[in-house]
Amino acid sequence: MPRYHQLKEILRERIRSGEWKSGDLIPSERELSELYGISRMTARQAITDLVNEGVFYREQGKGTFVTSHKITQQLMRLTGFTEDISARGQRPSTKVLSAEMLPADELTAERLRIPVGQLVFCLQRLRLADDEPLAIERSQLNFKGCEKLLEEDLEQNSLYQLLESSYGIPLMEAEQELEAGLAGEEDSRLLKIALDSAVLYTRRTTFTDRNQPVEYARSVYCGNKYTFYTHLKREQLFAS
Ligand code: 16G
Repeated sequence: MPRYHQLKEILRERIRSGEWKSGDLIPSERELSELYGISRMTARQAITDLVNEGVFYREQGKGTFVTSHKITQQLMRLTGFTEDISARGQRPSTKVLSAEMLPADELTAERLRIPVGQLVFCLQRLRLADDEPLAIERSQLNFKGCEKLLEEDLEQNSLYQLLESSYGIPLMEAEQELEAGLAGEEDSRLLKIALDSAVLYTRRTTFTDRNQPVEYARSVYCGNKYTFYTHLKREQLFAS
């Protein structure tokens, strides 16, 4: 394991154990390099990675701090809920609200490129981090044999992991839309937030190989507990 990876794990563990709390100033690159006998470059790389993952944030001239308990979903790599929450050092869990085969409505059919009315596997899950409700995910899946998912334990297993390791469906890429909104009655009750609280709606179509859509998911995230992170690069439009 590269040294900066090891340092990232050590730093994460200090948050996990409760030693560092949100808003705490973390040691400087120089202090970390002396403490762990590593180069400043290595310390910088580990800190930068954790800033990019939303675990820390930098304040100009003040230092690097532990982020408040917001969950960061980075919008660069295709990851699932279980991976995002575990990377944050928290414990993901799931409550299955419903799992059934239902006919695809028009929008779902369009996104999954199937005829309207074809049966798809519909899954509604409440997703929690350290037992705190974070999101409701309403997924619809279509692939040959998707009805077998009815027999899976989707409270204990990650859907992405099941698809990849048990069903041989590699997840290659996704398209995702985000939209601000207000929590309705059902969502606020499930997420344990006040009616009309700020929420984030996301819609994601996930593709397997040969550009074949497998999942269309509509989710609602608590607005005050989630941060979406993306890294933007300016194209060199004016090359000299
Ligand atoms: C993400 C995806 C969801 C997917 C889930 C898999 C969005 C909008 N949702 O939360 O489509 O089903 O990850 O997570 O980003 P899992 O592997 O933990 O079941």
